[in-house]
Amino acid sequence: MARADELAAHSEQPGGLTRVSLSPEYRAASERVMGWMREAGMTARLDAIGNVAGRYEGERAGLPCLMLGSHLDTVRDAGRYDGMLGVICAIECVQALHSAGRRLPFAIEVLGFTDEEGVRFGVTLLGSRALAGTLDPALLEAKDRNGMTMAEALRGFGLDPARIGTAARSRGELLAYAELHIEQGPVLEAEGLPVGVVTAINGYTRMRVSIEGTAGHAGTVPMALRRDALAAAAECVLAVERAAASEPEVVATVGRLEALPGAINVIPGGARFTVDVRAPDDARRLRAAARIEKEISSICARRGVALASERTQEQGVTACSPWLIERLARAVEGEGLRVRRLPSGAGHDGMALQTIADIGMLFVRCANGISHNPAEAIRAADAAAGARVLLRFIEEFRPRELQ
Ligand code: HGY
Ligand code: MN
Ligand code: MN
Repeated sequence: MARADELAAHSEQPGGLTRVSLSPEYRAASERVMGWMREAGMTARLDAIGNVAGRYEGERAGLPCLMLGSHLDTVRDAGRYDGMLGVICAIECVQALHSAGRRLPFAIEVLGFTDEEGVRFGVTLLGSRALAGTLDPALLEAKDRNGMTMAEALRGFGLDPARIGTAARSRGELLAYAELHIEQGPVLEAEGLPVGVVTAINGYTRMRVSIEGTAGHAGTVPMALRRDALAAAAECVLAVERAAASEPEVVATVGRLEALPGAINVIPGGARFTVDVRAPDDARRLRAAARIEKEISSICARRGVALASERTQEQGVTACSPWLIERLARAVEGEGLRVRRLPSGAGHDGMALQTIADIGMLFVRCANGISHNPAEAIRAADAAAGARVLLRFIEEFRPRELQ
């Protein structure tokens, strides 16, 4: 708990937590995490995209690894456990093995991923996709809100964008990937459970929409002659909400909305907003996304404003592997806890890692299911339960072919 508090202090936001990738705050948090890893008997380094990579050797050097971890970047005005708890608990588990002088028939790696949230450059899972070798090099030209490209941010961080490819790991190096994460939803709390085993990670579609109307004097242009981009966007936001409500278990969010030029006495000539659509079923998600695009385009046509809408990211449902679900369930039972399997509404790095390893996830209860909010909170007892289950999972883990 103290370590989560310590990492929360590395923030660009006075009085709150915002830590985007490749920032000075991210550097400070990375250094601290590498220190904890070394104390726990691991080697620790930054890889070519800025992931923190810790390694605890097995019975002999160079064995394939069970990879653990989570992300070290945060959303804006974030909670202090989303991501960080998984990295801290994994380090605690290795610390326990190291203190007992234990070596296992496989290595353990703990990854603190950079840019899982996609806050800085608008695209998620950058660190885990670089590790999986699936990062599109064109993203090096993606710009942050100050117009700095990822390539420039990497150079500013002391990394060489040309070496991004060296972050990639091959399938043979990983026996599995297992991530502990707060649930970020209300199920475990509603059922009085400290931990849960994740069955699948919901898919998502992300869009960027911009509307062009006509800027004008707020005092002189009659209502009937206006092409108000923000009024059109406001109608679109409600259409997004309606489209999601029309499909079971689909959720859709407009998280950012900007009026341009943004002056009190200027009719907005421009409006930009984002759309995030999620569902446990890809067909339903794609139906809802198509309906949103159709409604937005008819609203803009009726209002005579120009529309540009693009899908910036599409990720199907990611299933956790049954054998890892079973192993995690057995570890939960081994700790005397009831097993609860549940899907994840939130996205996670396992969505990227599934291309090179089977994935499993363990959820820890969080207060009122609140997350992406400074009120995010967990009980120390639940963090301890999660860490104990993870340690039991690690100690009982054997590579699949050795079953
Ligand atoms: O957006 C998500 O689902 C995750 O928090 N990156
Ligand atoms: Mn998050
Ligand atoms: Mn997260």
